[in-house]
Amino acid sequence: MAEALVVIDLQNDFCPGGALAVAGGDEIVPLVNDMIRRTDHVVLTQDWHPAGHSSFASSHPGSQAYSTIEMPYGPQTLWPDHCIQGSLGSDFHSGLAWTKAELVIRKGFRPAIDSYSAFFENDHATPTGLAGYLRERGIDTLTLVGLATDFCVAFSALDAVKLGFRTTVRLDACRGIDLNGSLETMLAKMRDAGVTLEDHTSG
Ligand code: VGL
Ligand code: ZN
Repeated sequence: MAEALVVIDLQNDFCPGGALAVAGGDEIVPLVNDMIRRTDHVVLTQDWHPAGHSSFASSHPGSQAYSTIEMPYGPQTLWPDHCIQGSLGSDFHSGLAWTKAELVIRKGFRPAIDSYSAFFENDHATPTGLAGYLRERGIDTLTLVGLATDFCVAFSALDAVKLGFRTTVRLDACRGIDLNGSLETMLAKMRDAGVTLEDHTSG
């Protein structure tokens, strides 16, 4: 069986200067590029929202960004407008060595539902197709890197183990948002679920 590197949402809007900037988001680019070079199969995800997406605070008059609302599929954090389809913010970081990627999986394109995970939308039921793609290609082992540790990376990793993939998150190649303790919460959830958490930072 084979292994793939899954690079989550390494896009301008999640890097410093972007609409939903993750602190140090751009720092991981050189390391991610090294990992891309050393891995046979590379998959990228791209957060890809239509304008007026339901996860944007601006779509809910009176609501603040980073607050939580109840959606038909459960609680949803509201975000600043970000990763609008075709915008500069939705582009991959210009330093990312993305050309080797064999698949780009876009998510969050349905107006009424957000999608953190690379595998399922936030209803935990609507698949993106990634699991079928990986299985058909005989890929059973995944390493996840990217942004943000406590949202799209963690949701993807939790779904990956649930789906039976051997799953490692390289924390030194991720950066988190950390909203109300979400980083500790999601690290614990991943550990408990059987995700291997590795940090190769030296010193
Ligand atoms: C993400 C919030 C909203 C992520 C995407 O990539 O972690 N976070 N959309
Ligand atoms: Zn998003």
